[in-house]
Amino acid sequence: MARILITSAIPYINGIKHLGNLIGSQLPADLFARYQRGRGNEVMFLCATDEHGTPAELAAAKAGKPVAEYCAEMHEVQADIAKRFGLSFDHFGRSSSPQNHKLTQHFAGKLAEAGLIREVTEKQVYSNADGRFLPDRYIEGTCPNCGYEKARGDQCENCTKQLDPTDLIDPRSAISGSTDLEVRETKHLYLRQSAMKDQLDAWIDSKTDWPVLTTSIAKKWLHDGDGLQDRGITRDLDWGIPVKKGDEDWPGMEGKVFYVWFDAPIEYIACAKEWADAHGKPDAEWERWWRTDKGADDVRYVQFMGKDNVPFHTLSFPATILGSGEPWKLVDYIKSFNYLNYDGGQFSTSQGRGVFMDQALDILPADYWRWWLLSHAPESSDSEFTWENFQQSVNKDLADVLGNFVSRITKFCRSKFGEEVPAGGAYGEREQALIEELTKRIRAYESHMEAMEVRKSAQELRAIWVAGNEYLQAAAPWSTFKEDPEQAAAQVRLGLNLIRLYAVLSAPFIPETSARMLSAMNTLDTSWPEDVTAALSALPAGHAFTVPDVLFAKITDEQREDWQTRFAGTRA
Ligand code: B3M
Ligand code: ZN
Repeated sequence: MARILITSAIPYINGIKHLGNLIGSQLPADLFARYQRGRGNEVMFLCATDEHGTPAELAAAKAGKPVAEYCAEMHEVQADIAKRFGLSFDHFGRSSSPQNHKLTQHFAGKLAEAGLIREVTEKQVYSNADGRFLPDRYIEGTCPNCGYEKARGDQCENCTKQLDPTDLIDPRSAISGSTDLEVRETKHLYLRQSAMKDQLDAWIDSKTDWPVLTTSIAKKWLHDGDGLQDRGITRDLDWGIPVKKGDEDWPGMEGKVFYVWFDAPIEYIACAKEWADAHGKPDAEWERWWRTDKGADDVRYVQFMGKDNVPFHTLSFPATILGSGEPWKLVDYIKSFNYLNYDGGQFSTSQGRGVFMDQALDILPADYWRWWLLSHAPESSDSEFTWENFQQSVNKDLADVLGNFVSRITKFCRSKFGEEVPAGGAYGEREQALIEELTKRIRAYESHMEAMEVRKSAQELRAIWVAGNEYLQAAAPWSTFKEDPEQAAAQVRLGLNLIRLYAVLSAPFIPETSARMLSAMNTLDTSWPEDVTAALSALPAGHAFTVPDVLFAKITDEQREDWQTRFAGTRA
C-alpha cells in the first residue's frame, strides 16, 4: 500500500470561491485523492483557508467586521461549501491556527540560525490619507514588467511576476485610491533565497517528470534578469503571525507580522498537526507524513495549484524547508493548472464575475459541476466555461450515456425478471469482447489518473460508459428475451454488474451519483476492477437491487437561457 500526501493550494479567506478557483486546485486534488483511496492506498488530503495578509484585512473591512471574526465565519462558510461539493479533505484547516503560528515562528527561527535571514531597513510606501504603510494588495499600480495597469503590490496577475510595492509605476492606495503616498523607512526580514539558488536549481533539475508548465515558471524566476531575488517575509500589518524567532521575541520587529506567502505553505504542515490534534492523535501520527526522519521518506507528496502559485511552491516554500536544515518532506510532484475563463472573459472575485461555488450548488447538484469542470480542466491551455457547452456535456455524457444506461437496464430487468439479478445463461463472445475492451480502457484510465491527466481520464471514463451503452444496444436483451430468455438473463446480469463497476470507476469524478448507484445495486462492494471478468460477477444471481430515480436530469434550453441571463452581470 502506497502512502500519498496531497495538498491543494489553500484558498484565500476573502469570500466564496468561483468555479475557476475550484478547478485550479481543490477539485483536481480531490479527484486524485479519491482515486488513490479507491485503489486502496493510504491518503492524507489536506487543505485550509489562507487567512492572513491584505486580502483578509480588506475583505473584513468591507464586511464591517473585525478580521478575526470575519475569518472564523468565512472559514465555516467555505468548509460547508467544500463539503457540499464533495471535497474529501482529511482536514480543512486554518492558516491562522495556533499550530501554524508556532510552526511558522519555528521555521523563521531555524532560518535565522542558518544565517538565511537578513534584516533590511527599507523604504516602504506610506499613505498619508490612510495613515499607514501600504504593503502588497493595499497598493495598486502599473506592472513594470508587462504594463498591466491593475497590478497589485505583491504580484502582477497578468504576467505572474512577483513584485514589491515600490516596484509599481503610478501607485495608488487600494484602500482610499489616494495617490498622496510617500516613501518611509521601516525594518523588515528577508529570506536569502539568492544564497540557495544553486540548491534550488539542482532540485528543480532533478524533477524530470514535472510538467513543463511547472518547471518553466520556476526556471524563469531562477534565471531571468538578475536571477532569484531575496524575498521580504515580514509586513507592517496588525493581522497575521507575529514575527518571532521560535518562542523568542525578535528585537526590532515588534508589531510586525510574517508575510502571508511565508506562513501559507507552512500551513500545509501545520494542517496535519491540526488534524492530529482534532482527533486526539499523538504527534507521531502527523509527523509520519511530514518528517522524513519519522516515516515520511516513503510518502509521495503531490501538490495541486493554479499557475500563478507555482513560483511560491517551486522556490519560496522549498527555500523555507531546505533552509531550515530539518528533515521535512519536500514535494515530489506539482500539478499546476492554467485558467478557466467565463463566457468570453475572466472569472473575477473582485468584480464578482462568473459562477461562484454557492450559486452553482443552488442550481444543480455538485456532480453536474464536477463532471463538467474536470472534463474541461485547463491543463494544456486556458479553457472556457460556456453555458452551451455545459448543457451539452451534462445532457450527453451524464444523462444520455451514463444515466440512460442505468435506467434502461434496471427498468428492463424489473419488468422481465423482477428486482433481482437474474440467473441463467452464460457470457458469450459478445460479452468476452466487451470485457476485453473494458480491460484495455480501464488500464488506460488508471494510467491517466496516476499521471493526473485529468481530461484524458475523463475521456477514458466516458468511453467506458459508452462501451456499456453500445453493448446494450447490440445485445438488445429486450429482443433476445423473446427467443432466448436465458441469454437475455445473462445480458441483464452483465448490465447490472456494469452499474456497480461504473460506480466504482466514476466515484472520483461523481461521488454522490456513484453512491446512489451502489445503493441502488444494494452493495457495499467498492473493490477496484483489477480483473474485469471477476468484477462483472460481483453481484451474483438472486442479488436484490432497486431501480434508482433518474440519475441526471437534462438541462433544458429554458434553464440554460435563464442561467445565462442571471449570471451575465456581476455578483452584488
Ligand atoms: N491563497 C492564492 C490562491 O488562492 C493562495 C494560495 C496559497 S497556497 C499556500 O490562489
Ligand atoms: Zn505584469
